[in-house]
Amino acid sequence: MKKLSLWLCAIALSFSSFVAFAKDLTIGFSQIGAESSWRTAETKSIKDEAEKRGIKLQFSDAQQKQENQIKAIRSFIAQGVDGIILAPVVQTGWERVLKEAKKAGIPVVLVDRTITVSDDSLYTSFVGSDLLFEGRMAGAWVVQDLEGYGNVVELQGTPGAAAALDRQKGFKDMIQYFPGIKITQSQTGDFTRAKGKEVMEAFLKSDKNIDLLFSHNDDMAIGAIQAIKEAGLKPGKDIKIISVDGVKDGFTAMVNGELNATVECNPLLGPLAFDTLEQAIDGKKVAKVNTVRDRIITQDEAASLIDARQY
Ligand code: GYE
Repeated sequence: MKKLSLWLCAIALSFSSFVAFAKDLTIGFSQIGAESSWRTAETKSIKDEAEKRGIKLQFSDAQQKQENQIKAIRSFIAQGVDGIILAPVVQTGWERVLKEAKKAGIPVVLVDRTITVSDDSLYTSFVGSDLLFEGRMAGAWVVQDLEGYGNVVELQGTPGAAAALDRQKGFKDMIQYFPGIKITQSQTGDFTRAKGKEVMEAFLKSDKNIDLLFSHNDDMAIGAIQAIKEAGLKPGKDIKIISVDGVKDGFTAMVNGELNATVECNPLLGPLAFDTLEQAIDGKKVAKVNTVRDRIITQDEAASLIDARQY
């Protein structure tokens, strides 16, 4: 009996060390930066999930610069990481470095923003929201809210980012059938509060005749709300506002009646990103696109949902 339990112990021990060995992964994560509360929530989700799975995460913050991301990827390749998670700041210019990763046999999972490359096999998979869908949802809401007529100003995200290009395109796709709705001013606010405020101030200075603001994210909308108030107008009433993300501060703005709606974009991508990457590392076939389902949240629902918001 004693002998048997000793044997069982030995088997269990070697099995557990085998599992530990098999799971001992190093993953490089090239993050864009910390421009918005959305991105901070995503970073936390990916870091937390790595820790939960016992994965060693090499984290690199690119400070909004593609060249820093390219450097980070090259350094991940040089270190021989098992996989790479990339949140691409802009849509184009990735071919060369992704070819290098592919040559080294390192799978790359894209999170939250898509890229355009001539050869899709240069990355393994995309995990995130359908950014075009988000723009369309916002456009559909605007058409209804303005009943087909009004002047819209637009705060765009980072130039060249899929999250800006697709949200803009989706929005235009919807309002194109309503010539009474005009985009009178449109500029980038780089997805930040400070820039959102600054650009909204400029919009108001050049033409106060604004019915609605479409902001590509909540943070810029929050900055713009400040600018609208300082101009002596009521955000959410004198100027209607719809944005994208659904972060806690966006909910607070809705509860306060200053933001009318937000299209949810889920930043908690850690679990799905690592599921996908681990499957790819194990040599399993993974779906090219893993889309997270979003929905629009309007002011009247905000109070009942705000406490459950984690980010
Ligand atoms: O909406 C915005 C951010 O790429 C989906 O980037 C992401 C966007 C998000 O900084 O707040």
